Amino acid sequence: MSADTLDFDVSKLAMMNIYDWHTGPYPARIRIALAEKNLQSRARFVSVNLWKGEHKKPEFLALNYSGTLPVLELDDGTLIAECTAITEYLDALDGAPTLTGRTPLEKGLIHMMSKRAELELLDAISVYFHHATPGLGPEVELYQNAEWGLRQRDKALRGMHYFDGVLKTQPFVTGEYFSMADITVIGGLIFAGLVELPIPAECEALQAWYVRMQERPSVKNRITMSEPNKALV
Ligand SMILES: N[C@@H](CCC(=O)N[C@@H](CS)C(=O)NCC(=O)O)C(=O)O
Repeated sequence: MSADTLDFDVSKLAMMNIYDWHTGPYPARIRIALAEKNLQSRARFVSVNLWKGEHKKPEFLALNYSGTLPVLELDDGTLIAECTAITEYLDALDGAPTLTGRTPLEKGLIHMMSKRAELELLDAISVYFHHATPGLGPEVELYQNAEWGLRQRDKALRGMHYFDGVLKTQPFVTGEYFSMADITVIGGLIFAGLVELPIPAECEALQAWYVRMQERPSVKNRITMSEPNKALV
């Protein structure tokens, strides 16, 4: 542990707003990162109801042009969107990045595998959900292309086989320790669960890894970290 970490006092950090939805697979990535870095106490969650299309309203688009969750807002009003960018920010706060790499090589490998997990798994399932299933409902899904969605579902299944191969020979997605790349694959498998796209039976290494990941407190407790007030939903 570095001297920087020893000096780091979480309670001195300003509170951050996190715009998210408690069951969303992308927001899950930030909830997991927050817990892994022990930063939950500095996060104030603001619920944006995906099912009501609140993320497409002008007020939210002013925060994130892409109209997607999550978004991190710092106390000076700075906004950071994109899970990878938010994770890099959170990971660097204590001067001892563990999730995004400690050395140039680790940083490169983690970035590569996290991007691959987005392209080959998480984003592909997201396209499947929004295009080839009812998605968030007719009020939100204004354009759907089922053929494209089904192709992306098949791509995600190929992605599962790819990550199965990776995890046959090493305990974590980039090698010997847990990183942002694992979090991105977890996000993909959370989304796969929501759309009922099971991990193929032959992907035993991926299945076993996911069972292990779900035992991590950061993954297990991500939804209860903050749930919207039921009266408001
Ligand atoms: N590239 C973005 C993707 C974020 C994303 O797609 N978030 C989902 C939440 S689970 C979302 O807002 N979906 C709503 C939609 O696309 O309409 C990131 O990494 O943060």
